[in-house]
Amino acid sequence: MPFEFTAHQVERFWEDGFVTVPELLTASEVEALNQRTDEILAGKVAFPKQFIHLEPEQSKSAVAVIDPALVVRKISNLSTRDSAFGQLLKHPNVLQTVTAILGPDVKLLNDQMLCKPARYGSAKPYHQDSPYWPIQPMELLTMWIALDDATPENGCLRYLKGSHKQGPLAHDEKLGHHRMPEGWRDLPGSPEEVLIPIPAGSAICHHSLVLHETAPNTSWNRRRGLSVVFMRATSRWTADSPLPQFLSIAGTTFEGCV
Ligand SMILES: O=C(O)CCC(=O)C(=O)O
Repeated sequence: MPFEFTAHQVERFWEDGFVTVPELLTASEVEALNQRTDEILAGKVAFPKQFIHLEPEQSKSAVAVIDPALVVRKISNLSTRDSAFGQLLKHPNVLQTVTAILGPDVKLLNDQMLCKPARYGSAKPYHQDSPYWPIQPMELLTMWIALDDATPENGCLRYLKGSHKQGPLAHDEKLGHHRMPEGWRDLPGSPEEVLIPIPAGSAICHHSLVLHETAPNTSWNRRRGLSVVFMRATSRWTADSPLPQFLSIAGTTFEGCV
């Protein structure tokens, strides 16, 4: 069956704050991206070292790294620094999904491969994405593409359904994490917590204000997920720093906007 992102899925995104996108990529597309990731990690393909980040425990360790796949937590800026990942931004299924949710004019904010190594990958505590970013309105879309099967054991995403409707919440920056502070769970309406396992090649799109977390990887399987953040080209940059040049993904660009 040809890929179709439906009006019902668009509705779920805005209502629940997230929606799954089955079979966004084929098995061979996933395999090619995974191979490329391993080539980058093994240093077989040139990639700037400053965008490769280790698991927090590993950063403190003096033990030599034998296999980077066992210790790397994330790789940033793949889609703008590597042609194989750059191609993904032009993938028809990605474009169809993103424009269905955000409308015709879309830009890329950033991307990161979140690696969660087997038995070692650490948790990402509950947080909203938008409070990281000086972008208004806070209606960005994170597309999290599973490059391995994402399971409860290896740290698939968990959401508080509908929590994007609470608006931006105060976060702590404790222990190197942007996270919700102590005692935050008492939210109006007690949103339902849902765990979303997905197979490799499928994706989840989430709203930049929905609360989400991932658990540590307690399994023997690594869990790679590519998290790509898109925004409307009509969004505004609210920081005092100069406006960065954001890549146009679809449609037109607008003077005075991102
Ligand atoms: O993949 C993870 O572990 C965390 C993902 C996440 O928080 C995100 O993509 O916004």
